[in-house]
Amino acid sequence: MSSLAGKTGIVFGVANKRSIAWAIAQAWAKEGAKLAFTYQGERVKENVEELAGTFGADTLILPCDVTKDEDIASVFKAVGEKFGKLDLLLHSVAFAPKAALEGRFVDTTRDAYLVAHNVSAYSLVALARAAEPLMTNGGSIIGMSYFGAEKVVPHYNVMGVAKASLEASTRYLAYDLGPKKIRVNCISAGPVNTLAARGIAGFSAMLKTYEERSPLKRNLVPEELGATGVFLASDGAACITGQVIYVDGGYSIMGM
Ligand code: 0WE
Repeated sequence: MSSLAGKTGIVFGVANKRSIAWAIAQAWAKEGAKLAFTYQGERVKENVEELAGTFGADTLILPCDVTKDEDIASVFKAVGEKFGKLDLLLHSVAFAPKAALEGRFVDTTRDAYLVAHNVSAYSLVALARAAEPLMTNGGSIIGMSYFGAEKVVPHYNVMGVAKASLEASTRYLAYDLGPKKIRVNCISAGPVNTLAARGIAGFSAMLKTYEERSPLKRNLVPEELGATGVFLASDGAACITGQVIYVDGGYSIMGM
């Protein structure tokens, strides 16, 4: 039952107990993985220390702004010194300026477009490159995506374009890293009530729509993202790479 025993991982994107990253980290830890965590900004430092601290006092907790190369370098230096190698990496990080998620996509500013892609998509490439030398025994890299990458979801706007870039980056990374037995996949989650979803107009209507229209007639529970994260991290997924796995109750298969 300890499918990840002896594996080490790093988790980017825990902000609080509702974070998707936290759901997957808990599931990884329960399966025996030893984890490091990064946090973005002093505001969430305490949250992450309190959550990750439950795994023992020697859990690595490091600051990392994924748009800063020097932050990424010091995170992987510390992981190399502490763990000696790395098996798992979760990228659960996204940001677009709020204004870009409210108006029309056609009005997206150059700055909002660049910020969204830098934080939400390029960061996966930068993290994968930094992880590669530590993944000496192969590895599993997971990014988080959303249906708005593929089809138009009103107001998701530039985030949809950035998630399309994240998914395409996943495929190109899978190709480059495949010979080293490093797999790269995305989990495309249905809507989850996280900090990132708070304040998004119409979010609760969206949860209701998934309940009404998805084949399974319900929303996901975070534990189901954890279970998919464990599967993709495990040897059971040893021949799966470059894929986008939907955890959305089947919503995305519907044409009407
Ligand atoms: O990827 C996301 C949201 C990511 C996100 C959230 C925010 C809110 C606060 C990125 N940047 C920001 N910037 C902020 O200032 N999701 C999949 C959740 C989400 O966001 C939406 C959605 C869904 C679903 C926005 C519009 C429409 C649907």
